Amino acid sequence: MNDSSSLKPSSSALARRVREALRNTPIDDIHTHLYDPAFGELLLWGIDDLLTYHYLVAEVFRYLDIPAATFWSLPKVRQAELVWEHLFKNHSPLSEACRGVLTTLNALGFDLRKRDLPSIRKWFASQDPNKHVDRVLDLAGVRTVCMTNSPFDDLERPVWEKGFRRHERFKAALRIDPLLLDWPNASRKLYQQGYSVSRTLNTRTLTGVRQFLNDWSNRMKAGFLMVSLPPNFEFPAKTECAQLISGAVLPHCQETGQPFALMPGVKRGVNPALQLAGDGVGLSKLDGIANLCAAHPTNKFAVTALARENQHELCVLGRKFRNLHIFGCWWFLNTPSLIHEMTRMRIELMGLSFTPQHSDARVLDQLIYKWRHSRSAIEQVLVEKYSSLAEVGWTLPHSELKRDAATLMGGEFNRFSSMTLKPNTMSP
Ligand code: HDL
Ligand code: ZN
Repeated sequence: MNDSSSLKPSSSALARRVREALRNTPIDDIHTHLYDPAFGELLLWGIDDLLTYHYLVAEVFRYLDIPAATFWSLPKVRQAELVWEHLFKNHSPLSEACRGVLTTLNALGFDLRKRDLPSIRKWFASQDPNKHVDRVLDLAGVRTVCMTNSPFDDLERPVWEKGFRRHERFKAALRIDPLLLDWPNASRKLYQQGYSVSRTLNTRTLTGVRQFLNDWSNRMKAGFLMVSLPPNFEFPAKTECAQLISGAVLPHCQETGQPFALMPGVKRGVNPALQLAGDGVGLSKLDGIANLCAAHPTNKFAVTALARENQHELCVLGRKFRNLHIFGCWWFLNTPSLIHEMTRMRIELMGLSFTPQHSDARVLDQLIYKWRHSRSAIEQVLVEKYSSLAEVGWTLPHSELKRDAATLMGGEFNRFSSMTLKPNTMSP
């Protein structure tokens, strides 16, 4: 028998190998709010967009003694200066969203000892947006980003209808929150767009909705459909949401092979005065997710839940259903401590059959910090887990570290997305 201690590589050597494997693995970022440069102003980038990110707006309102409406009436540059003053100069920028801005600026080569906001602004203003896009993706180690694309967005829709040459690194996902969560208005919009639908969810209407999903999936080349859901989402249910999922979304996805991504746990507008920063989190009942996976074994579901307290139950569901792919540390979970906790739990319960992170970036330059911070937390967990294998004599060739890193950085989601599920004797 081997004395496994002689096989034990030093953890620092192993840590270096894991770090190298992760850092040299291109990332497919499966959920962002970025836009193909063809969308012009919709693609946010630069210091003032970084500083007015809604995470920082929520944090600066904790110090501001002006009404929210006054803040929103200010020009973006002035809003950014208030954030810089309160969250960076008057208080050390220790929050994840603050620290992220500095990680990004440092990576772009700024000397932060100067804390010179005007000169930072001047540098961004002198950049060519198209060159900056590829510079940021390369610095972040990101190969492709998936956008969040909505036919219900009056600014976005005309760009799709006009048509444009796609940037190969920007993929699309069809976001359908208004369709499922605000059917009264959505049915009117579909009717206005020429679809034969009415408010009544009869066969004719559901066929019209499927036509809508088909048209936009094709126009966008959408890799998957996506919806965020309130904590009280139920399925099956008599709700319009559940009927639209059953009668249109799932048959559509069954036909096209697209996964359906559900993101439960959002309480929209907890504090409406904060606008985008005003949404909150609630504990979700995950029975609806389990019922969907069980009743539709040949549909593919990708799920990320917003509440920390839902994560263990979601992992257990991941063990029960092969048609369920779990992804990301979403929004209020996107902090090093919770990424570490969730990734550890997921690896211990599901091995590598999940996607640990998506950036959810809204500003191009955020890709740099969101991925550096996430990769560092994921790396710590992997070093711990690989070390425990090495301790019992399991060898870890570099090719396998690279293989595993590729799996976690988008490979497993891509495999899941392209697989065809046949009715399985294992499913109920
Ligand atoms: O619904 C979503 O996709 C969320 O990510 C929201 O867009 C949220 O405002 C956000 O940006 N979270 O990071
Ligand atoms: Zn998002």
